[in-house]
Amino acid sequence: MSTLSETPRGERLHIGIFGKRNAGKSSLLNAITGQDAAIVSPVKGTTTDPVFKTMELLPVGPVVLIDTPGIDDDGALGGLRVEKTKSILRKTDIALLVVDSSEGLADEDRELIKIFKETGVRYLTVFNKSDLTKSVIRDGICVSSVTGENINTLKENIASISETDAETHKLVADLLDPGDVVVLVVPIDKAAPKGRLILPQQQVIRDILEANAVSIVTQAANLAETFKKLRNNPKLVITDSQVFEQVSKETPNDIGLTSFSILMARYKGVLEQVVNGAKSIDTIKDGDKILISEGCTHHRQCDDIGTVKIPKWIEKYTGAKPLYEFSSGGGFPHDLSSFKLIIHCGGCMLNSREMDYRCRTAREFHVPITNYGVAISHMQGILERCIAPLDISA
Ligand SMILES: Nc1nc2c(ncn2[C@@H]2O[C@H](COP(=O)(O)OP(=O)(O)OP(=O)(O)O)[C@@H](O)[C@H]2O)c(=O)[nH]1
Ligand code: SF4
Ligand SMILES: [Mg+2]
Repeated sequence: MSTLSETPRGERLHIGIFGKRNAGKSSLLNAITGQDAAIVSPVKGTTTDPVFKTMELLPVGPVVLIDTPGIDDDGALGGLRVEKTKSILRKTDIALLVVDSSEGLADEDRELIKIFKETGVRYLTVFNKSDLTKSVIRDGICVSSVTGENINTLKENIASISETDAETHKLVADLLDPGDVVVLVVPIDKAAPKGRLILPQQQVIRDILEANAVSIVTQAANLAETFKKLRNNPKLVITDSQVFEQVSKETPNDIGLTSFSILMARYKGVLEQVVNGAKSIDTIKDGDKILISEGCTHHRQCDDIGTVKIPKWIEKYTGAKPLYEFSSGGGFPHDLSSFKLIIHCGGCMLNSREMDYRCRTAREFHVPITNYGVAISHMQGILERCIAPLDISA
């Protein structure tokens, strides 16, 4: 779990290390980090589960390095490992394809390169074990994870291909002018974690400060009083979706209103799709299957929204009794064909690439996808109002 001073995982550049068994993937992870983070051995298939290592990688910045099981693993268990490796690829921003220099590129490596190209993942081919061979071929970089040869050059190469990755989406700063006042409505209830704000709230406050604007944070019960105390209207009210109804009633119509999850969807580049997806709630009938998907399992900041509240609201809004399936964390069904609708959480723990994969998969299966905040505001009839401050229309 990250601490408050760390860059959240969803914001870190994800560097996946792929290749055949024994190519030296784990050794490379250790050489890059300068630590014994992953187990190395001459036995093929040593890494059976992905290993995640978060760190500040100079000169790249905050990253998650991910060591994966060999792509050429066989047998039933091996097949599972290959599946895990492929699921890592979904969240990979930059792939390092590790090849044993003394063996050269194999069919499996070419297959991986094909997948990188098809899915638009930038990659570097890393010919490892350069200490064992003198031949010079190479459309890639030769390194030795044992002697450390060229490891710094590899880091520089990663930095240069990651530069084009600089995040272009803004959370809220682009909607604000210096000095604007923004009121944030944050419920402090049983579901709120003790002693801190949740990630989207922290990120929004940070973004407001970056715009040289002013944020005022309050609970819904104090909102009317907060407006009275301000000499001028705030530019925007940003609320937790769960108290939308109350906040919408109390916020005068000439003040912009939106929610953390709507801003998050825009930031991840999926707002239009999730806004269109919300309209499909209207067509839900008895027995239709709805997938409710959450991006994390270990510290569910979203408590029972997905499992209890959303189903209740859907049934009240549609009058229908649909069936629900739930997924959480890295799990997301490959086959979406049986679903009529997907309702996803805000995805604050997922990086844009993973969120984009989920939305793309939904498009491929022609299944509408929406998110908690957008679904709730649609069912409360205030979606138009909540997206009005942003640059799209429903
Ligand atoms: N000489 C030399 N040996 C290396 C180098 N990198 C890795 N090795 C050796 O190659 C063997 C396999 O290394 P690992 O890092 O465990 O390989 P892996 O790709 O993670 O293997 P799996 O986890 O089984 O998929 C070990 O015996 C390492 O010591 C290198 O640069 N030079
Ligand atoms: S369930 Fe989703 S929105 Fe909630 S904390 Fe986890 S990743 Fe973030
Ligand atoms: Mg390994």
